Amino acid sequence: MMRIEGRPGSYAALLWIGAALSVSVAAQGQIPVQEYAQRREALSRLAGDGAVVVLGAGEPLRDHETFSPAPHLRYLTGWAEPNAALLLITQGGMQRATLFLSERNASQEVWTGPRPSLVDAARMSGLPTRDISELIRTCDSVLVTKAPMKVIGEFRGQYAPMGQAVTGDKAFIDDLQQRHADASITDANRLARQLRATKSSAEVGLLQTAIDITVRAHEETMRMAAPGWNEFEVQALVEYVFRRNGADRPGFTSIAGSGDNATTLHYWQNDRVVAAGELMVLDIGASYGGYSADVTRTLPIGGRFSSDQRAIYELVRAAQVAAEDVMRVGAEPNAPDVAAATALARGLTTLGLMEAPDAMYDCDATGQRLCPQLRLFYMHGLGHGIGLEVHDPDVSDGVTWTAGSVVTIEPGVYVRRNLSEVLADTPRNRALLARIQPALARFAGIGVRIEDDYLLTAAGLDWLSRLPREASEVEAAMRAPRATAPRPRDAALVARYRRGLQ
Ligand SMILES: [Mn+2]
Repeated sequence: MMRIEGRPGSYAALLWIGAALSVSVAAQGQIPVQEYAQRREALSRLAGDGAVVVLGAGEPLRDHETFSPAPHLRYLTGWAEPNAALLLITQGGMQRATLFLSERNASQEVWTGPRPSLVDAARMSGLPTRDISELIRTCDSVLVTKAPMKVIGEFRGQYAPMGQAVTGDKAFIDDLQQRHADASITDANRLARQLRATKSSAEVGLLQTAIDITVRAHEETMRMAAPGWNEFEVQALVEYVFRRNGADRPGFTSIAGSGDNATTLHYWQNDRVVAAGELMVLDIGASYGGYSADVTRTLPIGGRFSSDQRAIYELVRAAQVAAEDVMRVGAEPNAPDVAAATALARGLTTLGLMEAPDAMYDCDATGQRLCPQLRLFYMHGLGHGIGLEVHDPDVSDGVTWTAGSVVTIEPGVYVRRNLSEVLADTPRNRALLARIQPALARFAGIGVRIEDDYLLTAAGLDWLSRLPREASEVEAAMRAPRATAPRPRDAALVARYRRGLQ
C-alpha cells in the first residue's frame, strides 16, 4: 500500500487522508506503489522506444452486471475503476507514464458511488492524470510523430474512449489505423502476459491469502457436507466462507459436481441432491485483492470411496505426484504434462479402460485421423498459472515458468456414461468399445480431479494449498462427525484484511 503524507494539526487534512486511504485500498490492494513503477519500467524495456497504450475495462453493458477491472491495466497501475487507460512513452531509456481516467461526475455518483477525482488519483497512483476523453486525441498526436504504438487491452464493455461497446483492443487499433494508415500500431497483450507470469513477493502474499481462504472453504465443506445436501448448498457454504474471511468474490464460477456431474469439466448448474457413496468434484477459488486461487478436491460423500472410485482417485493422485516430481525451473516445459499423461495412460490401461498406453481411436467418422485414447478420459491441460485472473498466464500464452511463477497441477479422469455417443461410429471405435466394455460398466459416472497450487522457486516447488488430499486423508475428514455450522472467521485471515484497511 502506498504511503500518504499527513499534515498534523489540520482537521480538514485528516478527513482528506481518511477518504483517500479508503479509496486507495480498493485501488492499490497491498502492492507497494513503487512496484507498479517497476512493472512499467520492465514493460518499457520489453516494448522498446515508442508508445504503449494499456486500455482498462469499460462499464458493464448492463447496469446490474458486476464490473471487473482489466487485469493488464490493474497490473501496471493498480487502477481498478472503469474507463481508464495508461499511456507509456519510452524514448532512449527515458519513460513517461500518464493515467487517463474519468473525472468525477456527481450525477453518475448517484448510481455508482464516489470515485476519486483526477487530483486524488494522481496522488494515489503516483502518476500524472488526464481526462479519458483526451486519450484518442493524445494517441493521434503521438502517431503523427511516427512513433510505433503497441496496444494492450483485453476487455469488453461500454468503453468511454470509443463511445461504444467493444471487445478487446482490436476496435481501438482499427480506429487509429484508419486515420494513420502508415503508422505501426500492434497488439502487445503478449508482453503484459509475459511480465505477469513471474510474481513478486507482494503478489505471492496476496495469492497465498486467496489460497488460504480457499483451503478454509474446502475444510468447512469436508466438516459439514453430508448425503442429502444439494450441490448449491455446498456452493453457498464455500462462497460464504470466502466472503466472511475477506475474499472479494469467487475468482471463477464454483464447480460443485456430484454423481455423473463430476464428469462434466466446467459443470456450473450446481443443482442436484447428492447421495451417500457418490463423489463430488469441488473446484473453487477465492479472489483476494484481485488474485485468484484454484483448488480442487474430490470428496467421497458419506466418508468412504468405493474400491472402483478409490482406484481412479489413486491413479489421479499418482499422476499429480509424477508431475510435481518434474515441475522445476529450467525443466523441459512439457515435462510435467508428459509425466502425468504417462502415469494416467499406464493406469487406465491396467484398469481396462484403454487398449494400451499409446493406443489411439478414430477422432471422426472418416477414420483418417487418430487421437490418443487417453483423451477420452483426460480431456484438459495439466495446469496453468494463477494471478490476477484464474488463468494468469494460460498455457496457451506460451510463457515459460520461472522462479516466482505460481501454477496449478490438476490431473483428472472422467469416465463419461455416454462415451459411446462421444466416439464416432467406425470399425476401430466399435472394436475399442467392445474391448473396454467391462471396465466402462465398472467405472462409468466416476469423475476425479485433484488440483493444487504451487510456487516455483530456484530451490524447487512449494505446495501452497495444504489440505487433505491422499485418499485416506480425505476419507477421514469426510467420516468425522458432521459439524452443523462453519467455524468462526479465521482470526489470522481477518487480521490480514484488516491490515489492508488501515
Ligand atoms: Mn484450474
